[in-house]
Amino acid sequence: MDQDEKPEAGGIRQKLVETKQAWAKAGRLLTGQHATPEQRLPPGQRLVTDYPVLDLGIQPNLPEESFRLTLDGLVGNPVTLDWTAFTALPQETRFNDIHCVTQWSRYDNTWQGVAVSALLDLVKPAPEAKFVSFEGYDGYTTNLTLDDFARPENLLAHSWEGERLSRQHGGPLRVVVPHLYFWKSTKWVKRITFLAQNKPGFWEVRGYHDRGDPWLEERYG
Ligand SMILES: Nc1nc2c(c(=O)[nH]1)N[C@H]1C(S)=C(S)[C@@H](COP(=O)(O)O)O[C@H]1N2
Ligand SMILES: [Mo]
Repeated sequence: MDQDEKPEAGGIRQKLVETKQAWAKAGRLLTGQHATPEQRLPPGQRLVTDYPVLDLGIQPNLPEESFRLTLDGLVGNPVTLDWTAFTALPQETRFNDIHCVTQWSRYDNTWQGVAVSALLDLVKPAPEAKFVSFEGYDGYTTNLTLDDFARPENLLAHSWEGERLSRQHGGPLRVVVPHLYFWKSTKWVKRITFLAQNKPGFWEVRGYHDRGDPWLEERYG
């Protein structure tokens, strides 16, 4: 690990954050091309076969016994689920490609967990709820529209390739929203809040695009 990559006193790898923020400002990595999902590899991306780890440098240690997921805000039935309650929900499998804004894409990922649609059925978002805010146990935040979150392919995943998700990839539980760049998929997810207004997250306030569609190359906002 490079000296600059080590967590600062505050925990976050500040140099790394500043570099990515400067790239956003400069429009770095943009090709100006658009593509369609039929092409499989979005514009400006390169295929990898490993599985890179990206985060702010804090990887919380969350034994399943102490894990809690809260869904709150504009919902009819706010809940805090412990591991037993979460894994008692219907378990599903999803298969997809992931695209990171730092230009790597990884094909053919198999995830297991709970479909977002099942969570929405449980908490019942109010008609005014149009946006969703996510918080991770590392303090990371991001945002989605409710429409982007509600898509049938989306999952809260505890397993990848048949194994429990490793701590570095967001275990015990992460969000998987494969149609957008992967910064929209919160690792170590702690809280999901339904809102009437948009609430930009960690990268969105540092120059990343509000939506992040890889096919439109929505890297920076
Ligand atoms: N809680 C949390 N979730 C996060 C991040 C983070 O720093 N903290 N980084 C995001 C970014 S920028 C990416 S590219 C993906 C990386 O997931 P991976 O490490 O499993 O590849 O997680 C996203 N989710
Ligand atoms: Mo990322």
